Amino acid sequence: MSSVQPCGVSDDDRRPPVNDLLEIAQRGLALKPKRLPSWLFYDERGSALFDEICEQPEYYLTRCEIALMDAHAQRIADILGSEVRLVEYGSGNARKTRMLLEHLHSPVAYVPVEISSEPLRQSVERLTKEFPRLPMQPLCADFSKPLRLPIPPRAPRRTVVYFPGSTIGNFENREAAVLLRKMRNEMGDAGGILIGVDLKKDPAVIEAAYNDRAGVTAEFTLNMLARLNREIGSNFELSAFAHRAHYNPMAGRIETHIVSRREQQVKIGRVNVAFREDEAMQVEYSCKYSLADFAALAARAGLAVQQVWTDPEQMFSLQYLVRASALTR
Ligand code: AVJ
Repeated sequence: MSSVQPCGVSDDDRRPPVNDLLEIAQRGLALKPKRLPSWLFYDERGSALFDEICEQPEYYLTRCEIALMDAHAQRIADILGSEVRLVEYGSGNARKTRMLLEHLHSPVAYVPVEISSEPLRQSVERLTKEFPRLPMQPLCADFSKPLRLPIPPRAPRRTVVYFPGSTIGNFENREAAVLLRKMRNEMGDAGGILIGVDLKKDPAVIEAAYNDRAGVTAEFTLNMLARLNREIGSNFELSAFAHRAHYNPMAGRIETHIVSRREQQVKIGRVNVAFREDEAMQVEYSCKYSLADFAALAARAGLAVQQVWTDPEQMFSLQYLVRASALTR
């Protein structure tokens, strides 16, 4: 069985097959306003560009989160306890995971769940070298869909879902609550969720993080079109579109759009899609929370915040959530 091989990536059979990409793109472009899902960013090129975003001076999120891990990973590992099964949603390059794995007390398994198969394979290959005794059970799947987690090699004391990077911010409030609820089910009674949450702050600081001067974020955004061209043979002309990211203070989120620079037509499979000049298609939300906002969101999902780690300027937070009933017990 592939799920118990230390290095075999098991493919969730409910993951959308590549052919569905055409349908997903056609469906999103038929909406008014047009909208494409943000997970489409993360093909191999997109994942590499995201890693580059994390190194931009304006993108404070990664630096803050790594600093928090650096300062607190030991304490976090103590709180998680021994014989944890660590399930990571959207594992990407796993830089922060490494900092956690180093401190965990006899972990049972590491289960990275990642939609992008090549980055998943590479990160597991690297982690296997660094943690040769830790069973790795990678799962190539969309973590927002129901998951079939591989059977662990021995019984864990606790399943902890690790969800770093403030990826939760990509979900609107209602979907975020649904996703947290799903994690709550997967982790069981004794489980927990270790989650990175970006905090509300000066809008100028937030906006700069999504409009880096080197233009890496713009390239990352437009790579979504390049990816569709590569994989479904659409004919987006990249120079005829622009990246736009604005902070919406009422909604507390960055709203990223791809804007058509002129009136144009694009072929998506057999359909012609018309764009007006300046027409904006929505590709990503990155929601920002106050600590109180996030506690309320967690409560909606039947979760309670057990612990928060944050920097002195409250730029970013790491939070440990447990079932709401578990705290009062
Ligand atoms: C990986 C979803 C947390 O929203 O900050 C970075 C993705 N998009 N720059 C974010 C992203 C543009 C990132 N997350």
